[in-house]
Amino acid sequence: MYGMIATWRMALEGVEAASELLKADADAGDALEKAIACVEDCEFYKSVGYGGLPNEEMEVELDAAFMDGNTLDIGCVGAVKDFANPIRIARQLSKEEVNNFLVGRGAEKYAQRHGFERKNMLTERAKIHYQNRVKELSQQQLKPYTGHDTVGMVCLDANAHMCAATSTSGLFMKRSGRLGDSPVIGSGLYVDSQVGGASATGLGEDVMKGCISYEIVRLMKEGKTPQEACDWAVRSFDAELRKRRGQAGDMSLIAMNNQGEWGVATNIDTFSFVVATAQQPATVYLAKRDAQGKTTYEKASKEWIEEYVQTRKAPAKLKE
Ligand code: SD4
Repeated sequence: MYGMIATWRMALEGVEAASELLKADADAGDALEKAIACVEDCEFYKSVGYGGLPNEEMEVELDAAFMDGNTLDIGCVGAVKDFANPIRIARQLSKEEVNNFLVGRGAEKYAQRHGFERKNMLTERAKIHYQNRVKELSQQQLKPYTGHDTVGMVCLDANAHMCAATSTSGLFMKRSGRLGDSPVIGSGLYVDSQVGGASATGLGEDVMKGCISYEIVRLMKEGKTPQEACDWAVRSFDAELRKRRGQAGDMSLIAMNNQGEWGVATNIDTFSFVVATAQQPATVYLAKRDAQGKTTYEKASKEWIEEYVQTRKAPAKLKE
């Protein structure tokens, strides 16, 4: 028995590669690192790793985290510049006894000392997106925070070892130094091999208010299935935010328990995610919220999957 669940269609290639490893009895941590690095390396995914969208000063600042569900070891990096694979730095940090969460220059010094690959992560494509956004903002009052998709994954290997990880460039046009939920344990991700794991994507500022990944794992520990736990946590927290603040940011959660059962919940119109298990090759699903606030999902069509790739790969053009 093994399994993996991941946020967004962009995780597909990474999950496919990781499933091959899991099939050959690889460790959950190794499979996960491979899957996330695969997304980080793809320049067409503009919210993770290479090609990630920059902050308001046109710098790409990356966040990532890794958690081991056996030992509960954690490793996290925030606002890291010029390193190819933040997930590898986060995983390395999870092996340290203390100093597990490093940000900015401290994280970069650590990465340098451990010989991680340096890379200029700002692509020409991302610069064009940035310049277009600056132009749009000067012409109309748009919110800059769109186009933000974090890759988050939960993995179960054949030895019942579970791990979870995230990687993101955070919100487009964020302030320099801003951190969201993704590198924050309990909010962006949580995993316990005795129960299961969860990971979030969405507006970090709101996701953090509910420590929602931990909440889902806690609900699974109380006996809820991953689907019940996701539905319950997202629906009630979304309602709570609306009641207290008048609005709730985007929030989509995935979860898997230590039996390889999985669940998903979202408060947006279309949230894509990827699942692979021993019984099922990597499959893309589309989730949405129905009128009652319940999440429903179905397999994505071949056309939808292809269109997603084509849109991402279409040449970026500077707007007039
Ligand atoms: C953040 N949660 O930095 C991330 C962004 C994200 O889908 O996941 N967007 O707040």
